Amino acid sequence: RDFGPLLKFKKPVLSPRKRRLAAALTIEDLRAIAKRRTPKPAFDYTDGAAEEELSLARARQAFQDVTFHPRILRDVSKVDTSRVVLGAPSALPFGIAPTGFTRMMQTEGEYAGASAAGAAGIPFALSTMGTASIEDVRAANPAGRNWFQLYMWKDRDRSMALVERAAAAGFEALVVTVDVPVAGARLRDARNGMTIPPTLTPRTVLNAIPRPAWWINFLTTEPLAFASLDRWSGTVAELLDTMFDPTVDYEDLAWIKEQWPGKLVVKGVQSVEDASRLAEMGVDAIVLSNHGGRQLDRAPIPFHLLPEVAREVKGSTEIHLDTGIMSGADIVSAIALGADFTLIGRAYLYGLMAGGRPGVDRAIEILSTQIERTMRLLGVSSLDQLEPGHVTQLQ
Ligand code: FMN
Repeated sequence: RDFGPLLKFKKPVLSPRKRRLAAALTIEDLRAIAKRRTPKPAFDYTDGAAEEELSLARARQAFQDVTFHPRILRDVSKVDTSRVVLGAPSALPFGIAPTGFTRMMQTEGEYAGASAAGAAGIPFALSTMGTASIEDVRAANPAGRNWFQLYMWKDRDRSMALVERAAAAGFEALVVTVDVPVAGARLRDARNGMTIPPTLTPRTVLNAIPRPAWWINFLTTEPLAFASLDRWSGTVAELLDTMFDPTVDYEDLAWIKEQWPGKLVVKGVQSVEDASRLAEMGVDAIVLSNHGGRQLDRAPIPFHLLPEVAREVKGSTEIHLDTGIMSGADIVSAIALGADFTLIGRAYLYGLMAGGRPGVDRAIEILSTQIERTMRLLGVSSLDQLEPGHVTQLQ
């Protein structure tokens, strides 16, 4: 028999992981896969926010409340999604936000994030609470753009030792996070009895049965630990309260600015007044952010703050924005209303939990495709053509 015609229609064979990831069309799809594959305490640590989780829910809703206003009859055969951010190009108008304890979500952790960012031509930010060292991240993303996120600890010498290592490893920007004077109340972590490092209890063992891949990775790769801290055992909240310094103020920031030779970014800005003050200080960028809803609940929504902040400081400092970004349309909306750049936290972590490095690649690809398509449908061929008139938002 001649099977030729049948074979011609045979689909290329994909590995189960590739098939799973290819079937995800949205970040929400990646989230659903992530939830199935990750033990509950680790998934909830990532997916959850503080208190009643209103800051996060409202930030996501704000993006969904957007109406776009397209222009017609424009040549959109080619679209340019690149942006100059902190003086250098990024292939897409977003970078990877700093996230702590990333290897707990999936053991490739920061290595997957940094190498995927490098391959996509976008910046990667490593957290002070990261689970890969500054030097290892550099090795994972040797030719790409790495930023280091700093928490000022009570022990200043220790903080500044990290800053020096970041400078020595060629990290180009220091992202100082200022919205954690104390830890937010992450109730899911408390209810799950989340500890660092995760401990094996009868409950965790039971939870492992349907998630063998996570556990095999966890038990067969390098032990999970904070790369920039000595060994720690205790709850997340205890750790944060021991380390973070509630006295940090504008003078400390001015001091850091003097010490750091590269670009300085301040993350966690939540008012027009602070945005203006930081612009006057001469910081290179501010990040409008409520920390993905993980700190103050009922916080201002960065996307709602954006138009007024843009009116006040656009051009004197770069405006970056995060919290709640789940699609390329969210990013396009933020750029239209005056953001120079955006950061994604959970969107990449859902990809990581869904499938390691290829999962992060898929998350970036989904967002990139959505950005391109939204731009075309809006009638713009470059990000610079986006303007406030393209977007109206309900408040
Ligand atoms: N921000 C920091 O500045 N330092 C951190 O160590 C840090 N850890 C985080 C850990 C997790 C699991 C998540 C989800 C966020 C973390 N963030 C941290 C906040 C992110 O940098 C970013 O502001 C936030 O995730 C943006 O919201 P999104 O997740 O909705 O994109």
